[in-house]
Amino acid sequence: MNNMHKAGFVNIVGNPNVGKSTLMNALVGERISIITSKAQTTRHRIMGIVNGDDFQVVYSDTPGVLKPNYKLQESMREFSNSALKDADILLYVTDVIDSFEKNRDFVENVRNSRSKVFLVINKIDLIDEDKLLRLVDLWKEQLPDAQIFPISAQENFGVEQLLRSIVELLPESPPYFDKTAFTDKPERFFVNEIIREKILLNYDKEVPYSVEVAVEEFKEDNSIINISAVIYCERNSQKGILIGKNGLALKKVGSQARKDIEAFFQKKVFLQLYVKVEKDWRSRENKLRTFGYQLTHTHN
Ligand SMILES: Nc1nc2c(ncn2[C@@H]2O[C@H](COP(=O)(O)OP(=O)(O)OP(=O)(O)O)[C@@H](O)[C@H]2O)c(=O)[nH]1
Ligand SMILES: [Mg+2]
Repeated sequence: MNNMHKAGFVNIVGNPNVGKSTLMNALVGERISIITSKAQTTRHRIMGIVNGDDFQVVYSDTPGVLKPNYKLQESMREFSNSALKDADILLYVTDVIDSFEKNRDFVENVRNSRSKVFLVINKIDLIDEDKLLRLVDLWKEQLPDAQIFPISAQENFGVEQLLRSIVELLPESPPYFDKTAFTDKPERFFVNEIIREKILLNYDKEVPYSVEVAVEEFKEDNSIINISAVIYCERNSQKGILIGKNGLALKKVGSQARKDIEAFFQKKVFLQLYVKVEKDWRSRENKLRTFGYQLTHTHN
């Protein structure tokens, strides 16, 4: 019982769409973060915790780094920046399509960070060995001190070895969180995210980016969870698109989301969805705060 205990923070950062959330889920072994083929899927900093007998790894998945165009993106960028400051290990994730040119400043911040840096080259299932070797050489110049891990998060290739290297490097420390926990977010958050994932999957253009979800009711009894949630969009035209002809589009989102929520909670779910217009919420600080985004810059 008196063995040494290790614990630490491992923060996952990188450009949009490189597979940060896919990697986080593979490392944690739970479907914590939502994944889609669209950039800017993740909007918050989301913790996933892995507990062993003598260790605890606290992962943070973060939004892909981008130049903010509106207040919501400012808050997203802040989550990525904060992740550079408080990590024991930084996982800088890139993929075989990504380039360091896209966000030179951020790569430089990673290079100068005081944390140990692991460079993860994801999606190697998409290229051959020669191309991979060239990529590794390119990145060695950018982040000379980083240990490099070529992986495929989706195919679960190389993830086990990455996990072992992480645990090896953890500092000696008591656990930071209850050892039965696997995340810091409340149940409602996951309902929110699952609904948002289905919206990203079912609609095009600006609609998914103009949407936020708020769970208004989450009532659990022995046999069923009753959930009602509001989908906020920015304009009436978006409301029409979200609902669709005869309500069919919204129905599809609802039934896809319900299935995933049932799988997540391992329980039957009754889900009701409503659509409301909240004009320009992405640029309004008070609205962003009610949706759980923090803003450090108060003026634009
Ligand atoms: N081929 C391949 N695709 C992958 C792999 N890992 C992730 N993907 C795909 O890449 C896309 C983006 O994955 P996400 O995990 O959502 O990426 P992210 O970096 O979290 O994206 P943001 O949250 O938008 O910054 C999805 O379509 C994934 O299915 C991989 O190892 N191989
Ligand atoms: Mg993500």
